[in-house]
Formats: sequence, structure tokens, C-alpha cells
Amino acid sequence: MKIPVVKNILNANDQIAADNRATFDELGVFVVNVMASPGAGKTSVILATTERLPKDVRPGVIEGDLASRIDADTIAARNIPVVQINTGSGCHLDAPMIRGAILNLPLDAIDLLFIENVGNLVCPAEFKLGANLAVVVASAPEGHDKSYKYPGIFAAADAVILNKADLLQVFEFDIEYFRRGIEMVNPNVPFFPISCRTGAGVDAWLAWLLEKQKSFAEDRNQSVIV
Ligand SMILES: Nc1nc2c(ncn2[C@@H]2O[C@H](COP(=O)(O)OP(=O)(O)OP(=O)(O)O)[C@@H](O)[C@H]2O)c(=O)[nH]1
Ligand SMILES: [Mg+2]
Repeated sequence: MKIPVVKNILNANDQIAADNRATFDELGVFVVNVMASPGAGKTSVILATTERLPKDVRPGVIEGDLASRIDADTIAARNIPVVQINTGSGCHLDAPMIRGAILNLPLDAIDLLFIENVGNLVCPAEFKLGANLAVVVASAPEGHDKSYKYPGIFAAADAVILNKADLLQVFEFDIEYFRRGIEMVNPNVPFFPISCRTGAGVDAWLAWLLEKQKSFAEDRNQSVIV
């Protein structure tokens, strides 16, 4: 008897991801799935980005963590609509979780929705959420070999941010070596070294993101779902 269990789970998830995306498209919400290891700076990148947004681009955030509402409280303190998902022992967000979260978000008052995935460089890349972009945040203290050791997540990225650039020298981080690892699985993916601490590089990342959001606003029939 043939029992394609894993395939069916992924297909079910993809179907709900497509439903999520249809909801986002209908309301004109551009969605970014932010993936990284624990502590790389996902929340910091979201904050650094939202505080520089033009007034007519209204942010919202879905926070994913195993436990706590620490990140959601940080976002809410900036008066940004936010929902916290606690996965318990789950190491990634999936499309049904996002479906539940968006029922509790004022989507008609959001233009740009960040989904902070659970800190993990493996599983989040396997589960579509219904987003427009997948962004991977690496950081200097993690070491420059991570692009070689976790190729799957870098292959899935529409952009790679290298955060904590203020610490590159301290950690003897070789950017060119790190980039070669990314290029092996995802040639020409946009790459943004930034520091949320100093603000260096954030404007270049923001300009790229806003360009993507603008082209989506002009043509919502962009089919890739991540
Ligand atoms: N030096 C330096 N520290 C940073 C930078 N960005 C973030 N941090 C620090 O790194 C730590 C983790 O940052 P977060 O933004 O909470 O990381 P995260 O990926 O959201 O963490 P989890 O949600 O727990 O997985 C915090 O102490 C930040 O202040 C940076 O650019 N430079
Ligand atoms: Mg966080």
C-alpha cells in the first residue's frame, strides 16, 4: 500500500499557503517571511526597517517563537499591529498558523507584513506561508561557514541580509567566503551587509524592499508563493 505521508502534509500546507496569499493579494498586503537562526537579528531587522518606512507604507508583524511574547511586546511598543504565534515545540511556522494569525490582524490597515519565523536555519525553508518574499538574515557571530552548512535556507532566499556587520572584524568574518557559499546554491541573490546597531547598510536593503513592494502594488498577479 502506498502512503505518501510527507508529500500530503506538504501539499496541504501549500494549499493553505495559496489561500493565505489570495487573502493578502486581495487586500494589497505585501508579505515578507524573515528566516534566521536564533538571535541573528530578525526582530532587530524588522524594527530597523519599519522605523524607516515612508508614511504611506503601513507595517504589520506576525511573530513566531516557541514560547513567550517578548518580540510581540517589542513590536507593539512601536504601535505596530502584531500577533504572536507560540509554536510550543514546533521549529517553524506553517501556513495554517499564519491563517489563524491573520484573522487577528487588521489586514486592511497593513501594506507590508513581516512574518518573523521561528529561529532555525533548517525547517522554515520547507514550509510555504503565502508570502511574497523569503529573506534570510545571517549574522557575523554565527561564522562565515553557515552558507555552506545550511545550503537549503540560502537556496530558498530572495535576499540575504548579513546583520551585525559592526562585528565582522571581531569574529574574523570573511564576507567573500560567505558569499561564495551562497552563490553555489543561489547565484546573484541580492546581498545586504547591514548593522542594526549602527544603521549602516539598512537604507540599501530598504530601497530594494520598497522597490519590490512597489512592483507588487502595480501588478498583484505575481505568482511565486513562499
Ligand atoms: N552588535 C550588534 N548586535 C545586534 C545587531 N542586531 C541585533 N543585535 C543584538 O542581537 C541580539 C538578538 O537580536 P534579535 O533581533 O532579538 O534577534 P532574533 O533573531 O529576533 O532573535 P530570536 O527571535 O530570539 O530568534 C540582541 O541583543 C540585539 O541587540 C547588530 O547589528 N549589531
Ligand atoms: Mg526575534
